Amino acid sequence: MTETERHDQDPVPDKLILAIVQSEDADDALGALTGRGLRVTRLASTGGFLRQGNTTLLVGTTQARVEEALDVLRATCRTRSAHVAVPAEPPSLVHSYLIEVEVGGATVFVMDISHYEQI
Ligand code: 2BA
Repeated sequence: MTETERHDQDPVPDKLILAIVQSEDADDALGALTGRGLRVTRLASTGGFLRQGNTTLLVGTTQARVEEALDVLRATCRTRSAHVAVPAEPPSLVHSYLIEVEVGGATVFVMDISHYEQI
């Protein structure tokens, strides 16, 4: 297979979508993205604030398909509430109390790819 043939079928990606999603939604998002022929890498990650596991999806694609990929994420990832223990200040009879935070459906970064190569 020549380089031209390969690129006709599988265009060289010029955008990288990095999407941090809740692990509960990761299977649906991954299935819907790959079902549309988008290439995805799934990474286990941890949120710095909640210190709980989440999932980071890397999608290398073209500018022409970015909106399609974002639509998939909008359709498969939903907002949920989580609770985090905060130390009581000053310490009293209670050492900590729970606050509720809203964890978004997905935190998405879309980046330009300056160089792409498969070795
Ligand atoms: P976490 O850092 O564990 O944050 C979970 C949720 O806690 C956040 O949801 C937000 O609602 C809340 N939160 C985060 N930092 C806070 C703070 N300093 N004070 C009060 N509440 C706070 P999302 O904003 O939807 O973020 C979900 C996850 O996406 C984050 O998990 C983190 O893993 C990632 N993330 C969000 N923004 C990011 C950014 N600018 N850079 C890198 N990762 C980011």
